[in-house]
Amino acid sequence: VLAAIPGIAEPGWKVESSVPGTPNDAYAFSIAGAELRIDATLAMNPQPANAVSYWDTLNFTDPEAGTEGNFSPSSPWPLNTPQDDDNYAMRATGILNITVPGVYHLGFQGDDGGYMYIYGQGGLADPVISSIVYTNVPAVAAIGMAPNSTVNNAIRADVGTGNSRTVVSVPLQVGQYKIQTLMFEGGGGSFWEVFGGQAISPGYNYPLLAKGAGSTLSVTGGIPLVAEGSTVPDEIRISGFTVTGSPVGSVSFSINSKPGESYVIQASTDLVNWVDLKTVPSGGTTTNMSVTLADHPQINGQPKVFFRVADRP
Ligand SMILES: [Ca+2]
Ligand SMILES: [Ca+2]
Ligand SMILES: [Ca+2]
Ligand SMILES: [Ca+2]
Repeated sequence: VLAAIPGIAEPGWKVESSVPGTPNDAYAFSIAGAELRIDATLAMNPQPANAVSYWDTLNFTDPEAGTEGNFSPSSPWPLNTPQDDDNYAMRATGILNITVPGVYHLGFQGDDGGYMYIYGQGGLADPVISSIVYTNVPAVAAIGMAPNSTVNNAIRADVGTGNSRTVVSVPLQVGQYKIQTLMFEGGGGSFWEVFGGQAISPGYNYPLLAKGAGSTLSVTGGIPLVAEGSTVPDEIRISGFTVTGSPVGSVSFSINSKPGESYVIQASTDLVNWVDLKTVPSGGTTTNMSVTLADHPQINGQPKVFFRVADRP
């Protein structure tokens, strides 16, 4: 699989940061509160140094109380202080250069919540996000309209959480798109990463969206893009499919297998986008498999879930 990884145009990501606040100050622990918090810092006279700064990537942490996320080393967030900083927020804008048209997966992760808005530039219409393909916060992650748009070009995870990782699928044309994205921190740890690329698979660890010309990933050993209507390879047959609980808490089944192989259980809610659930070593000529839905937030509680098994070399 070849996947285009788009670059961010000069001058890179413009990051607007708030100074850390205090518990129970005037700003709500939410996206709305974060916007007000940042705007208040930008309006300070004099404006704090580094309240506006430019970066190649969005890959921040609080060195005194943060985590690295998936990309290390991370930069200290722009208004970092020697303390565990709480009650702060960052908002960033960057211009994404798309040179290969197609379906892209774009997303963010952080501690705590945030959003991503995608606007067409230079006459391109705002793109329509087609689905959430992955989220750690299924109860709250929501597609909607960004300010000044008339289509569903926004993904929001307006929640306090240790990792708001959320990835959406969106078709993009050749040209430029403006991405505006935000994170907010309440207490405890904090970090932020924004990433994406041409769609590979929902669980793929896409690279950071970085200033520059972009690149092309050659994915070997990943999951091939799956066309609708694809089927489980003929040699694997699922039998004895059993669901347990109401609502369903787990499923189990068996496959005919080959000794020494390993198999990947995958799930989908739409038969188009598939996510790896787990790898199971062969049990011999028959392998018993089970999935506890609570272990997999992306499928737990969904009205309909499909399973399949792939032979992973
Ligand atoms: Ca990081
Ligand atoms: Ca700090
Ligand atoms: Ca903190
Ligand atoms: Ca936090």
